[in-house]
Amino acid sequence: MRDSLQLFIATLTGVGAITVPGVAQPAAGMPLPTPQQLAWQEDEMAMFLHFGVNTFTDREWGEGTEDPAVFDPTELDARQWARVAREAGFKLLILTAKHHDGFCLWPSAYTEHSVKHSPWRGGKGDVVREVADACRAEGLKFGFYLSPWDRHEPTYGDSPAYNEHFRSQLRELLTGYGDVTEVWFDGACGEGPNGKRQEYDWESYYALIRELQPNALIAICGPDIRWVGNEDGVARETEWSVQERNGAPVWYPAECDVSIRPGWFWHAEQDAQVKSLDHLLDIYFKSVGRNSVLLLNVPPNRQGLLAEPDVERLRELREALDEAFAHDLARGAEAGSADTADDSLPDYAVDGDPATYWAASGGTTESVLEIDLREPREFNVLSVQEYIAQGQRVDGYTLQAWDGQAWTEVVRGTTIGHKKLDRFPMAMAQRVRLGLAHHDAPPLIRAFELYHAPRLAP
Ligand code: FUL
Repeated sequence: MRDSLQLFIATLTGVGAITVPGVAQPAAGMPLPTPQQLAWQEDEMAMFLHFGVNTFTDREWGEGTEDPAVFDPTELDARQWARVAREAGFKLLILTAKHHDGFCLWPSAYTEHSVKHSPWRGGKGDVVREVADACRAEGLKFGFYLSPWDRHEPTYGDSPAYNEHFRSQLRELLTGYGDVTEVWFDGACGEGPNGKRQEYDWESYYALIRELQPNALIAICGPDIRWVGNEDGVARETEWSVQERNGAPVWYPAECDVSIRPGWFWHAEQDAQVKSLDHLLDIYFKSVGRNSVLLLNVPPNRQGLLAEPDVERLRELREALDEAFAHDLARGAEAGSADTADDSLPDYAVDGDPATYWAASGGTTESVLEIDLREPREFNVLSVQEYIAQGQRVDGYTLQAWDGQAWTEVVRGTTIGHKKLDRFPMAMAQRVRLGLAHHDAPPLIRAFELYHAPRLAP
């Protein structure tokens, strides 16, 4: 099978065999996303908000001994956070309800180390509530980060007692703030004040989440969303949503978390170190464009606002993406394929309708979709999407252009998944084709798009 595939790709490209990595997936029993995972992948962009005592003490990790009085954002406006996020294209906000220092942004009944003892809103404030409400008002989804590692809580390290304490706090967050879309668990596990090592009872945390918020996705140290493995916002070239977890292949899609600044928390001197537009575009192409969700951290400042340089950069990012993806040159192109399954049409890949897909025929391990743009067009961005509700299937692809005499390769890659984006030097052609390699199940291509985006030139 691999040989015929390599021969096929070699014939297609004329430049030798492509290496086909990855796992071949069984057609029957192929792991599929849950409806919640599918919706999450389709949202593509989430915003992380690191905020707490560290914002006021200029630290990344607090000690747990901070005076709650330091937490005093003078103009906190969660609505501004949510509005900026929505306008920039984010669909979900994830707030650090409690970071490693143990300070709670909500008035937890289980500790005194919280906003209850801060001057902010006269000790009556609740940041979690304000963010959850702002999300609803702006049409965003809401999630929270809750650090199991707690450097303040005296029971930490006394495993059963702390697990009980942690579940109590989790219960407050899961029951008091409406729908929760994502619960983000970091795995950090420092030594307790008593020198003891805390054993986290993960299974009991998961059970509580399933019971109280059955639609919530549990991320990182959890079964639903996988950490991509770095904090640079970059997924791998080959990024399968199916992974082995506890010995079984399961749907376990990747999330790329990265901060717009060097630190996770706001620091005055980093106002001048907000990542450049080019850097953010690169991150976008290597996260959203590599079958992953981008979780971009934009930390509120001491006023309780997203800082001006970050807001400006997000506005530039949205503008650049809107401009680049404004006009799909392949939309409505004449499409054809000899490898089409009986009840399908190649046009479904270029109709702009996310509900339809072109299904390649089941009998081959290689499929080609050709489109005619009706006139020669210049393009430098490819966007391809699989219909992942039915699994992730493609393990190699090439984009080729007809130069009047022969097919020449424009770009090639491995996995596609929810979305694959490529940028390449400007190409020009009227006839273009997408060659797909797969193993155990034929590809379902939801979208095959081409863009002319000179500002995105690599
Ligand atoms: C890490 C934490 O230690 C960092 O402070 C930050 O919250 C990051 C997202 O996760 O493990």
